[in-house]
Amino acid sequence: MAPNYAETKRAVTLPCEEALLRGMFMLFDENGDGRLSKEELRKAFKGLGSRVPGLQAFFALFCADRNRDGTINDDEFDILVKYAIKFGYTIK
Ligand SMILES: [Ca+2]
Ligand SMILES: [Ca+2]
Repeated sequence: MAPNYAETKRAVTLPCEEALLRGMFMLFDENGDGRLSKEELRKAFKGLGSRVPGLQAFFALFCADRNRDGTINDDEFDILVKYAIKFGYTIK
């Protein structure tokens, strides 16, 4: 049976992409508190090329802000990154 290259490629590139996106989001933590506020998220999505960064930030918070404190913190970053990838945001 021929190896499934598409499957192999996805397994190799995705964790790398997640780490890059996570690092990218951290760059937008302007006040350095280790969390992303809605405004910081908006700038991050703008930086990623979103045409509706405000709306995108709203939905990202809705999906990823599990403890409902209005910011993305710690393990919520993992949800945010998966959300961003699902919507096709990548590091070009
Ligand atoms: Ca912050
Ligand atoms: Ca939170």
